[in-house]
Amino acid sequence: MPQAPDGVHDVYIGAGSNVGKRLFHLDAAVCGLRDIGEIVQCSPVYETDPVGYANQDKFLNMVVHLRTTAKPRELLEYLARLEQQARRERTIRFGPRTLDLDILLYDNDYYCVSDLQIPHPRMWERAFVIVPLADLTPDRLGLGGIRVGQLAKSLQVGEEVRYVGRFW
Ligand code: PH2
Ligand code: MG
Ligand code: MG
Repeated sequence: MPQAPDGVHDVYIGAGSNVGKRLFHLDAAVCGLRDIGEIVQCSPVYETDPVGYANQDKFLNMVVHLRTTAKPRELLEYLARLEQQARRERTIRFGPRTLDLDILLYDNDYYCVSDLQIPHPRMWERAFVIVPLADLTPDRLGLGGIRVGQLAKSLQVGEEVRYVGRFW
């Protein structure tokens, strides 16, 4: 894939929903992201068992590859607005949500300022993130120098991730 031009950043965003019309919320997120950059590719959607807090419905998860001039903090604030538009309520940590949008990767940068850490600190252990990410960038090196595609295979052993379909 050609490199992004100067000032444009390659970002991977994880999206999840397990409340209400899940696919509708993901669609709203994809549409909203078009207003802050160019969508290079969307992964397929997967249905996944909840991780971290078991007593909730199954999620739909996907990953979006976005090219944007937005800086990490600006992007984070924009994602929070999209979550608010989906009427997300923050109650239980790791609990149910209409829409969750997380910055997974921002170029090859490491970023850690108060509440924003990139790469996303828990992404490497979560099949619901790594499996759709591997659809977009299997050869990218992840934590410990393991390729994302390889990591996806090993994580799928312990966590249910079912292919639903490709919608964008
Ligand atoms: N998000 C969480 C906690 N647990 N489990 C699944 N399957 N998918 C998610 O998106 C998810 C989760 C916190 O962000
Ligand atoms: Mg999350
Ligand atoms: Mg989040």
